[in-house]
Amino acid sequence: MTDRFTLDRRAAIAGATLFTAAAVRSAAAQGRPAIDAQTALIVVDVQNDFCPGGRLAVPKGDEVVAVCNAIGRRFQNVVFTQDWHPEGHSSFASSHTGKKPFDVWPDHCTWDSAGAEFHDSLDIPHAQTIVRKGYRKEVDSYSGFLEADRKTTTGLGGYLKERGVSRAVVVGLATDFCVNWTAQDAAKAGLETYVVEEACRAIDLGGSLDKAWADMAALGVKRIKVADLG
Ligand code: VGL
Ligand code: ZN
Repeated sequence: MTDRFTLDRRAAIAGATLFTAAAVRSAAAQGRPAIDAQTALIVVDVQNDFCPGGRLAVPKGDEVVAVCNAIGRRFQNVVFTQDWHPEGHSSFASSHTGKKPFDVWPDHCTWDSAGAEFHDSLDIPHAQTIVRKGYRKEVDSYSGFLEADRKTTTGLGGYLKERGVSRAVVVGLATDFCVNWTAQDAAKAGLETYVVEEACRAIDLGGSLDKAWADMAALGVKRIKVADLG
């Protein structure tokens, strides 16, 4: 474990030193992210409940794991988000009787449940930070940056800024919900933001996926493929 961690770090750092300012500019001009010390990979909610067999399973959600593992080792900065709800959370259908509010879901990702754990095969040992979200009973948070009241910050924006990160590559689950909101907020925070298509899977409710891509594009979020990572 320690050896692999050390090797991954060395490889990442070695890669970063080869990335010159000119290379960064040319990558951006081609719509590709430079993967350097100012770039963070944000892995959104790759948790059991969002995978087949989970309580809010995203179709083929588990297929993102291998892709995330493969690209994860290329980034020296990696952050995970983790959907993390108390029992009786306001987003749970079980918390509502009669008329349902707009966004309700099956109970999922409750504190300390197996469903809230990261997928067993997720293997990015050098990930540095886990940002938990949605842990206040009355407020949900799709975004890794800003909760659904659109006021309460998670601290992720400040963390990335303090660490000199200016570019975010967002992957994970679900494309049209937590990836979408996280990418939009990353762009709003002034980060150059990319979403890697094959490293995400969607819930796709009533056109939500097409709308998510359009809303992200409107904010300048770039939709890329794994191959665009160079
Ligand atoms: C998510 C619905 C509810 C997600 C989280 O990770 O996309 N979706 N909570
Ligand atoms: Zn949730």
